[in-house]
Amino acid sequence: MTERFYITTPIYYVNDVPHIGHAYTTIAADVSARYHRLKGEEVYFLTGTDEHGQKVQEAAVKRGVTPQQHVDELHVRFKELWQRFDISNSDFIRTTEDHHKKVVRTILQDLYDRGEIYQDTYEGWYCTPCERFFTEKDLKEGNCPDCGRKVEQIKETNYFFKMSQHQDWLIDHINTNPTFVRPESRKNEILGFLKKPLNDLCISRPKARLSWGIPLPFDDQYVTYVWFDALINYISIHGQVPQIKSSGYWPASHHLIGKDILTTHSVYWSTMLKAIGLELPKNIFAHGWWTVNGQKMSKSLFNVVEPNKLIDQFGVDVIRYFLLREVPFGLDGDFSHKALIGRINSDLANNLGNLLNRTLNMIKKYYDGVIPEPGENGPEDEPLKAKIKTVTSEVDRLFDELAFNKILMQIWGFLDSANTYINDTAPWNLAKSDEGKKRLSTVLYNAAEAIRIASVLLQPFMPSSCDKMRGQLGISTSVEQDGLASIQNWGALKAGTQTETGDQLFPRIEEKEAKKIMEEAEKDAIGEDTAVNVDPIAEQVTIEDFMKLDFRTGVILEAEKIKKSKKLIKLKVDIGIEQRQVVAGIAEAYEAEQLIGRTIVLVANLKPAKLMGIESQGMVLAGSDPDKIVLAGFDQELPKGSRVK
Ligand code: ME8
Repeated sequence: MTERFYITTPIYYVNDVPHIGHAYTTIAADVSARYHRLKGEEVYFLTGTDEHGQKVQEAAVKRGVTPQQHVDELHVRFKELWQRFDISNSDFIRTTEDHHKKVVRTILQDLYDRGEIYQDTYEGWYCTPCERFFTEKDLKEGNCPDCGRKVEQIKETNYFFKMSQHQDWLIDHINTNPTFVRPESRKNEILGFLKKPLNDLCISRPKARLSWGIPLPFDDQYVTYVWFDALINYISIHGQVPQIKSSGYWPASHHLIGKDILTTHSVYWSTMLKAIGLELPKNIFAHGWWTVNGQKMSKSLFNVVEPNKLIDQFGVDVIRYFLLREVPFGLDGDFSHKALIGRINSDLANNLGNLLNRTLNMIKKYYDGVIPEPGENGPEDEPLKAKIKTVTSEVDRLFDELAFNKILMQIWGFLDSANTYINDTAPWNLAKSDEGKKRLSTVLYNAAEAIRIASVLLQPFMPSSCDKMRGQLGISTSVEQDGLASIQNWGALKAGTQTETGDQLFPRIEEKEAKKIMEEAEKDAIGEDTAVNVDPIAEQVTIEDFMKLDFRTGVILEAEKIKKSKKLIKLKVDIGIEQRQVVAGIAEAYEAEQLIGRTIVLVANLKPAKLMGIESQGMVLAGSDPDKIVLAGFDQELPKGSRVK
């Protein structure tokens, strides 16, 4: 039977704006998937979005849409980015899909029936942003050990999965399967974690607190804890448990994740699988963390490394290459334009680009662009041919280890050899004599063949550039059609093929341009292009002056666009003590329907005024810049009519 290869990425929180961190994991999985396809394996590559939980519910309420509408709109950002990045995923799972929900509920019912899940009253600490429970000793200086934010003490009846009983065999499994958790440092981290007693896992949330989740099949007053739901995505894509077992795609070959979610994967997921009666994945690989110019990726830095912007500026394949070449998979890395430009110039332009351009140019010059039939052999040929044999076997071994940067170093070692081969044989000299020409055809044939071979090995990393390289060499078949087998023997490139010297695939970024790019990135990093055109600060007022203004929270009950106006919307706002009619200039930024149910801040003691003949009894607070208007709001609920100071 054909070998099966199943690789996954985390399913990303649908609320997140995809950034290079998400792209990193997804590109790594894609490169692996593509390589295994070239080997002729049947590959399943899964990515998707994690769509339940408190954060989604809160964000939807804030936007005044239902959670379902919210996730339907937002998940597209990931799908679109993956398309731009040439990601070849087999499927894109969303945890709000029916088939997934059914599998989660079947598994829950089965575990409950078998006594693996029980009800209990929990008293302890809860971190709302992380949606996780902690014991007193888990806390770090009284705060959430994961995000460092404040935790709340709660007492709640919930359902628990008997995770604690799995501790001993799990430690044993990790020790006896050295490639189960990788890299080694992460394996040790998890073994360290397992030295402390393992608690049972709370897998429910009362509906009174959170309704956006999969209802527990045995108690409809609760929804499923978002991680218990999300992890099941890796199997639910293949159906219910019996189908998963016979799908040939379980156990997964690799779960690729970032180091932030190592515990949930190696502990929660492993114990869940054991209880479900499924094998553990063959490998969980937790890669390192990207920072930007030495800083944590944040909203303010986002404009520097927005993936779409990077693609527009440098091209898809350059980013794919850079992310996997720059940092050993498993270690932390730092993104900077300087490093990116360095790689483009040294690796892509000077090495690969140069090999391609000079080979094609010489074939054009000496053979009218037609790949010549090899002539006389020479002493330089064999080392080049021998090199590719060791490189291909090393690459194969390194793919098992997911050592992407080492794989690229191997391939670049081969490109170096091909460039050295050209330098040593000096075709420009051979072209000068009839005797030399007998050898010239061999040298240029071999150089072109080296590029063909590189186009196969590099295709998983840079799919569209490799297609273009092959197009320039006049090869009509794709790498996918030819497969890895096509590089087993030297000499598959057909002599007589017409080549094409098209665009330069990897142009150098000259110093002047590089300087400009880096200056712009620096400006972006300090937020110049997101800062408002700042008005000078208004004249000082005393606190007494300020307190004369009465700001109140209000909930929008009704909203209606004023017909003859582009900007105005008529609102009915409930400020607790009374209801107000307010005319607000926000129609260009918000649809009327989107506003209903939103909490806003109203200047409640402003003298009524008429706008387009309609009385406005107050003013809604909003921030603006030349391009947008954003309503002021709160990050937590407040009763209507609360005073805002
Ligand atoms: O954790 N550097 O989703 P998430 C490197 N929904 N990788 C990064 C990164 C960075 N700075 N930032 C994010 C979740 N990542 C859950 C997963 S799985 C059943 C549920 C990548 O949107 C990395 O792969 O927070 C990390 O593990 C993942 O995005 C977290 O994505």
